[in-house]
Amino acid sequence: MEDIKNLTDLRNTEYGTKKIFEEAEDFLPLKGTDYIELYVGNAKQTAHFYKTALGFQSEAYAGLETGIKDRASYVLKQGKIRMVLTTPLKKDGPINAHINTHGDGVKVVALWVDDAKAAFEETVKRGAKPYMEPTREEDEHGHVVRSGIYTYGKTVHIFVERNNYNGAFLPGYRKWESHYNPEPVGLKFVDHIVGNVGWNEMKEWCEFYGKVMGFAQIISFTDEDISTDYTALMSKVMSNGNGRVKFPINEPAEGKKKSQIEEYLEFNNGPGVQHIAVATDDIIATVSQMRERGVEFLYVPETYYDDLLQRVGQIDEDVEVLKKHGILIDRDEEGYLLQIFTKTIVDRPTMFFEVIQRKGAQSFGVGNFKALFEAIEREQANRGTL
Ligand code: TYF
Ligand code: FE
Repeated sequence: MEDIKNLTDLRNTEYGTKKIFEEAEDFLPLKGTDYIELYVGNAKQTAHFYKTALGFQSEAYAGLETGIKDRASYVLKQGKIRMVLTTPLKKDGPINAHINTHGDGVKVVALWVDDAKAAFEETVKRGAKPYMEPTREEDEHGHVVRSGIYTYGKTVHIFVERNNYNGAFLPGYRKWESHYNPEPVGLKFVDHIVGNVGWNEMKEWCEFYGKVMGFAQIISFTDEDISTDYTALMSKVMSNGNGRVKFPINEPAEGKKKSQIEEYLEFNNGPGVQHIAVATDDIIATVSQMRERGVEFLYVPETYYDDLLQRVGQIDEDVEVLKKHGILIDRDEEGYLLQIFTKTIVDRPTMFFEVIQRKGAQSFGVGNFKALFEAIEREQANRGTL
């Protein structure tokens, strides 16, 4: 099968449905990512990290003070990115079970729609497993409708219809006024969210996004493209019709030693979200800020920069500055991109962030995979998990 290398060239593919990219035929029109919810052991302290280190702003809160008895949730915002951090207040229950099994991590990737009932019906009709029946919630600021379906692992997609709502976040939440407001670091929107799935499960999940959600495959990498000495994986990128929602899916492949995906699956106890890529329009400023605020990024050896300009051609940035920060660069037929990866941001070697700046390129940095995966292998070696 021939892969599509850019979004302007989207067409029917192996996992897609015919003509889904004509707006009128799209049975699941998505307006973008609405929010990402993590279940964590201590949401108050995690929220502090998201503000201090990552530049998120206090947006909304729900908990004992708002009449919610069993959990506390903090909503943080930067640009269009909304993160929700939820912790349980009592023993037992599904949130505790999720944290016990997976550690702190992503439970919900919520998608913004005009019609949450239709999104539920169209996807369930095509085989999605229901998580939440269409539910109307309202308060003095209007109403929302939400519905949800399961995806890989214990992760879910919630469809959020909020055209008739102007409150802080959702009914049940109140505005979070804080006296502590560190500056944003320039993160603008969610570029893509990557899932790790089990051995030989990539096909199943690409088919899920194709058939159940109407996505199409835009890019794929085999282990031959990207295997280094040790780590080995395969990856396919699924995109919705307007390209606003892109979900790469990784599965482990057999290598000389343990794949980074296998390490994730072991510590997460199954499939789940591996990384959230957030876009900036000034990666040098964003990364400088994040480093100053204590965020740790993967180390890239200086030799990566030796033949950089031969590989990617002329770029606007000063190579010395990129080198100082360990920012990676890759070019495709449409332009180039700059990207950098944090170390895992939780204690288990599971979840991390990517910061990405696109200057035309719509690909995912395949030219950087070797350097990137070798950097991940060094971390695995430090952990003794390689
Ligand atoms: O999202 C991507 O495809 C890139 C590269 O374990 C990548 O960010 C792929 C697999 C992986 C880490 C990064
Ligand atoms: Fe990525």
